[in-house]
Amino acid sequence: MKLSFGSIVAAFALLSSPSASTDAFVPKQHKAFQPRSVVLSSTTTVADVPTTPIQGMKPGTSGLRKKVEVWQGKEGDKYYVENFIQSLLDTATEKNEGNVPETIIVAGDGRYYNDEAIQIICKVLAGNGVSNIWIPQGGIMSTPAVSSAIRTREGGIADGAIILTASHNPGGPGEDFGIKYNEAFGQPAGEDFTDKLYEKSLEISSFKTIEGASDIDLNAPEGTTYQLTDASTVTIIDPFKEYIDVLKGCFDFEALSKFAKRPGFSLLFDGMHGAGGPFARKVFLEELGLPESCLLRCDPRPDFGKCHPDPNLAYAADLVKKMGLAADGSADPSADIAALPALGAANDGDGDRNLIAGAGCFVTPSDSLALICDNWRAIPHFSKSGGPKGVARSMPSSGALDVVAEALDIPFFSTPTGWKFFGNLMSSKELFDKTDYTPFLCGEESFGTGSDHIREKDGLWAVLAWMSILMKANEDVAEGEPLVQVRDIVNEHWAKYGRHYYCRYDYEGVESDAANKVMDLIREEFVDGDISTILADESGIKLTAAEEFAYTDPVDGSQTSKQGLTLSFEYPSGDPARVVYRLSGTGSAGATIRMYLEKFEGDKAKHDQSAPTALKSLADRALQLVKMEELTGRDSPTVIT
Ligand code: VG1
Ligand code: CO
Repeated sequence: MKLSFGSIVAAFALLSSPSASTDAFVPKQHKAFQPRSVVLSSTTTVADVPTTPIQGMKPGTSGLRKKVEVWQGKEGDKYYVENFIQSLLDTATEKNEGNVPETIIVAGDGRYYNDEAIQIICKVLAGNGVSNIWIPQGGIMSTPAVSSAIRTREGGIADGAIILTASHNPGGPGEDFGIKYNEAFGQPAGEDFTDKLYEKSLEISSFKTIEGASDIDLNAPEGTTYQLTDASTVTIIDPFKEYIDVLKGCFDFEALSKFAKRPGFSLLFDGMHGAGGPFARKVFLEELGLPESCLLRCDPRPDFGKCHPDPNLAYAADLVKKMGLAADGSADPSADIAALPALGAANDGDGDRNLIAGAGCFVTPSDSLALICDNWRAIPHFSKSGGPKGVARSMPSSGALDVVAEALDIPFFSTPTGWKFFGNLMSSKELFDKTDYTPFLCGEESFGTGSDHIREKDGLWAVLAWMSILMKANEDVAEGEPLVQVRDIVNEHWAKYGRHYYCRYDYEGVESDAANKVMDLIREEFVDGDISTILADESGIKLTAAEEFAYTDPVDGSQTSKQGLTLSFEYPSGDPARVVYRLSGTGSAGATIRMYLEKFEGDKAKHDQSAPTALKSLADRALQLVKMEELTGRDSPTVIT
């Protein structure tokens, strides 16, 4: 039996429409059917189609993100996807000494245009002679699952993966679609690659594709093959296997499934209708035996149920409330803490971000990273090697990790924003034969956490890390006694290391010119200017230093400049604080200014404020110094996380 593309879309729409009856996304609709080989090559021909360069195909922090209509060619550039994929393949081929990559995975986060883009991309890959194309059944895979499959499927033979996602950006008509490329070790392509791709996109004159092929049934049974040309075959693969195996290598699933049944433990996981949902279902329900009721929004939908699939305090509001938290992350005094889930978590659209909360306790991503580091003994991936051998955070993330790394004497790195900058550190031995930093732990303030088990941040990994930490904290607690809670672990951590109050102000959709003016002002007046003449205002907060972050990769020596502007401050008490400014590289229109605020508080008696309250006077001082309102017309941020 072979479905036409129309019926596939219809089947997918049925599964993922809001009216579909349950939360249960079951990609294996064709379970009863056997895999088979479909030969399409007798009717197909390879065509070289003339095209012209399209402006603006420069990938940002993580892939190229544009409005879906741009990708669909509705904005005038008919071959948008084809041009991008041809430029990408030409770059990969050049990097591979002129040989076209042999095996490529094509998978997406299920957002609107996912399935259509997969069909187009397969044809371009086949036209170029990519011999082995792997597509997950249903077309959907979380980004960490793709990274796992590149690294380990069939012994790690994949040359790379084309991942269709705009990650935490909303999806659906009028919203975002995106494509990124991950290379052979599972890591996001670095800037050398994306710069080349961009150059090629400005020189392209034709792309290769195949004509005369009917569409592939993305929901065909695993193992089904489609021979597109004599040289090129698509295989439908199991989305789950490699990823689940990789997670099993990091954690003790047997012990976790026992802990999952312990009275007092419960989990609430919000998939935000992204690609992580089906994977959460596999892990939490099938592997750990947790009940269906622990899952929220775990059926992928093309528009993420109209939500903004970014797991933070603002966009995961429902979960945040269910965890007994107010919108600013502080404990809601009216919540009955004893009745709340012990662990709450959310993932983003492509399943690589995570939000972690305990009952009445929001754990900031920067704190989460530091706590995972300090509690490495709870996580087999680290404990079997005697702890992490290297740790890193993105520069704007808080210094909470730094103090733990120092106390534990672990090599520490501060990198530019974006997961691609962690890749070399994790592969320093296997790719460069240099000092081995694995097991490696790293994270970003933007709700990204992970390790060297793959080369992407990993939403479910973070949840399992926290479940493992809770399990270890309770190993000596007698049955029937109340469990040690996330908030106990966090409070103890702050008492030991001090608290790094942290929050981020985002100004979204600012005009590019205005955003650049803010950055220029900081550069000219503070970084290059004389700050000794700038006096403290009535808050007493004094500007003490200003710098622009540039990075030299410690492994391959590559350099990256203009990665954020930092203003350092001192409170009248002598406590240090800092504010970092960056322009986002993941938006699809206008500019987003991010302002990251951080203040260290060593005094245990002062650890119980909400972060936005503790940072309010610093924020006011910082906004006034950079003339935010005057230059952008904004008197408040779009979102505070
Ligand atoms: C944002 C985050 C960054 C993250 C990137 C990709 O980038 O700040 O930390 O790596 O998104 O995450 P930017 O340039 O907008 O600040 V995802 O989950 O969107 O792939
Ligand atoms: Co993401």
